[in-house]
Amino acid sequence: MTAPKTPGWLDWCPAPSTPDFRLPPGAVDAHCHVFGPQAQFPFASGRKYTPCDAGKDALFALRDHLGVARNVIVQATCHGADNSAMVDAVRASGGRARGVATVRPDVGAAELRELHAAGVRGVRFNFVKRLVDASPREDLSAIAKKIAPLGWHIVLYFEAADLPELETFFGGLPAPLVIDHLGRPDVTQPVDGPEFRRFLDFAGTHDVWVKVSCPERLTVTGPPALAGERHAYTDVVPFARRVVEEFPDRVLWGTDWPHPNLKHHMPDDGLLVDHVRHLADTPGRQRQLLVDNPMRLYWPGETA
Ligand code: 0GY
Repeated sequence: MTAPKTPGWLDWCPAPSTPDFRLPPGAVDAHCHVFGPQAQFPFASGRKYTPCDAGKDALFALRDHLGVARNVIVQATCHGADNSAMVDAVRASGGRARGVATVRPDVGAAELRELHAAGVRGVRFNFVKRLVDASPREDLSAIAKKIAPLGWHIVLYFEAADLPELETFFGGLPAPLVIDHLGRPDVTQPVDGPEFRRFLDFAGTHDVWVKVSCPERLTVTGPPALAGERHAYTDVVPFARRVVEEFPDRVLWGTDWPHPNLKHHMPDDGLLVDHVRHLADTPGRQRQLLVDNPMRLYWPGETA
């Protein structure tokens, strides 16, 4: 028996446009997910949503359509700490994907070694309350201690409003930190305002990488009103540009396909690729964001 989708859940864009922007050779989509298919990889019993199926074949087809060379597949909360769908996709990619896992504090060395051999290079700690129940910090610290010797990093997903309460804990973690979706700023606040400044200061004083991803999730003004208009999500652009300007060698980009939990608007992934030109407006910056930085973090020593 398969569980029905969460009401209002939007499926991913079935026919994304061909981007105008040609991604540089070797470009990495450093944030995407796979969901199921649930008949093969059932969703976790404690999940907060039930998505549509979005398996590896659809992800790889999107990769090729957009001109992406590689993917980083991030474990989504609907699969809990069962990494099988993600690992299956990473293994099937023939070295063109890496993974970020969710693990429990009692994870053993053998399991971590197996995940590493499959292509996993990080764990994700999620603090977004609508997605997960809070994990005790001792549990997260125990995980961090186990993964640090492998050279892995910790992907952090949190709301900007929660950073003041979390930053001391984050700052004590013994591994590089990778922050999802610009730290989820409130884009109605000024880019020079205290909330975003705090985020930039945190990123600037720790071993932090930032994903300039998910404009479709952060936007308040929404996608372009006019069909055919390819400059979208303009309210998010100043925030992403600021991060690219301040940390050009520590930014990553990703599609966030298949875009969990969107109920009003599903982005055209081709448009998301075009959006990159507004965040990084020179070929040098684009190459850092799309190729050099993710290669350094996920495929060190390999050429793109
Ligand atoms: C994202 C964002 C979301 C979901 C998850 O793991 C997840 O369920 O990350 C969200 O709902 O904001 O990164 O895909």
